[in-house]
Amino acid sequence: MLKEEELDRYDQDGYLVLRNVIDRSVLDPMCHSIDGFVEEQIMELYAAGKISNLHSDAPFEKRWAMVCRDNSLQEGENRVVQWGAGSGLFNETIYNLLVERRLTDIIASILGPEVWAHGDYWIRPKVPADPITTLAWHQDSNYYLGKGDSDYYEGDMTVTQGIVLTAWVPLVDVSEHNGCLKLVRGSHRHGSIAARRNELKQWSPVKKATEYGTVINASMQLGDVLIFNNLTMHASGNNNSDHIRWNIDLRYSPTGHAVDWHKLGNELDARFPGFIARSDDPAKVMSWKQWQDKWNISLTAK
Ligand SMILES: O=C(O)CCC(=O)C(=O)O
Repeated sequence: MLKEEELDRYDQDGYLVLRNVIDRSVLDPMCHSIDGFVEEQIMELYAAGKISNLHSDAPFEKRWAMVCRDNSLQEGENRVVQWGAGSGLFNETIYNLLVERRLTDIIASILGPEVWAHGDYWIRPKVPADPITTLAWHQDSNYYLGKGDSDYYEGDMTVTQGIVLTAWVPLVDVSEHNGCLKLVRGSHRHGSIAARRNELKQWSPVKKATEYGTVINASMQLGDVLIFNNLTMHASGNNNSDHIRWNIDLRYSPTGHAVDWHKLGNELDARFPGFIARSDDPAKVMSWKQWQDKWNISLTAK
């Protein structure tokens, strides 16, 4: 659980970088499964004639970037920038991270003892020098409040920070150089702020991010976790290194809390099935097998 001074810092800043939370015994099998998934994607691109070099000898940190470079002329802006369960990147190693006890205890310190893990988690290979893997400044609220009919949102001071909490987990060491997450310290205290969609249809504040606080770069190492809430303004810049900035981001809410992600409303749980990942009553926590069954039903319905 979080200590009092960590909770105070979280209330003040709207985020926390916590060191050495996730053990390698959880992260390594997950990275291995992502590596296997990348292999499948590469074989599909190869079979479709979109690439001619498999880059089989390249390491996890570089291989997908080399393939993206070869494939960019074919796929252009349609290249994949993130994978989730709906893309087929779904397995027990991801479940093991979502229910990891130190992580869910941290989430419970903020959200309360019963925690819901949403099914919309994302694995993001931010490849070097590729603007389509960057994200403008935004508050996640913009994507969780059912906004979507217009390109302008006037803001709402009554929106709380308790809708969705993100656990952003690096799968390599991250810094400003390879495109770690940037956050505006204390921005959550401004409520849900006026925003408009940019040319890429991404929500972004009307005013400059620096009007809401100081920008920080969340440099982190493997095993660390970044926690922030749906009102904390954040952005994802360019990767200026020679390797991929891998991460996975997980989303949690208090159980039974309605969220309206991309206007899916009640359909969210049918399309992206979530589950109780922590409870003081262990019988309420869904097993891997039960979550897998829920996803299989969802995928068959699609
Ligand atoms: O990881 C990134 O590059 C962007 C992540 C993000 O914006 C988010 O998790 O809301």
